[in-house]
Amino acid sequence: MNIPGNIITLIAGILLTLISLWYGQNHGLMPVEASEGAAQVDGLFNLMMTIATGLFLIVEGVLVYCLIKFRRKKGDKTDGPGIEGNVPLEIVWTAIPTVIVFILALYSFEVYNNLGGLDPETSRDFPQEEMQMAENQGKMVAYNPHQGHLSLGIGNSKADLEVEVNGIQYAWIFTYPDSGVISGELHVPVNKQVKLTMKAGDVIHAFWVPQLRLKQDVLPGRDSALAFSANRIGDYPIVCAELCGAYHGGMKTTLHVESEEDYQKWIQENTFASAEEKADTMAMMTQPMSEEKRLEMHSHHLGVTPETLAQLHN
Ligand SMILES: [Cu+2]
Repeated sequence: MNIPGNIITLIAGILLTLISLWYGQNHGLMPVEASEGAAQVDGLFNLMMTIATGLFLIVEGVLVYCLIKFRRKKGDKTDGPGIEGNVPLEIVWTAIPTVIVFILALYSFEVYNNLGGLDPETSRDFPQEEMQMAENQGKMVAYNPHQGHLSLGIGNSKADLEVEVNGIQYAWIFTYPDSGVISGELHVPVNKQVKLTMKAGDVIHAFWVPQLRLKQDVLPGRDSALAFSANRIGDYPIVCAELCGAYHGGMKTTLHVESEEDYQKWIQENTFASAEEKADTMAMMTQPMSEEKRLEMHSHHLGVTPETLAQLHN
């Protein structure tokens, strides 16, 4: 039986397309999606995966086919034909990637815009006073006055909850301005617009939550922002994604996405705790205190019993 070559090519093309489309949706490489933004980012990633699978199969398929089909026959010592080039073929293999890159650029811009990347809240001018201050101190400032708006991170002008994030070697500290709660873990209510205003206390860090598909550099002397709405209750890792020193690997904590009730409960419990802590600190600062009393107060926060402390002290 002799099947014409173009039919075989057609069948191979259909098969390749089907495999690429299937694998683009079923690669299983991503962790769970915990926000609406995550689903959009995955849409873009899946398209890239589909294209990449197709290209991989074409390139490897042609390679393996040629290895077998055009292998050296026994006793054949002649040279291959001297091929100089093929203009139509070269135009085609330049045009196809160009079109793919344009499609991906437009699509990713669309996703970025949907996430709030072009929100005027974050795309604001560099503050003039800070610029002047830095200049007076003789510091170099990475700023191009002709650039106009500098955007850092993605913003959201209609946030339900704002949290200040401070990245320091080697921890994340979260401050809730409304309640005064300070915590080493991030708690947010589900399905609410959250805006993080982020600063670094020392070196460059990067705030990364894979399940939200969000990552943003956190810089000393320059605020950056992240906005998201988590739509899946659960605990997700927050990781520092910028090598920031010897213990960079230990710079991680947890994002707790909770129901509104659980979130309020946590805020209440911690408002009380932080008020108590503040009172302790105030007391320590204002009145002289014996060494024992001071240690006892610290032991309370560290979870050490007075008995253990007494033993240590003797
Ligand atoms: Cu870090």
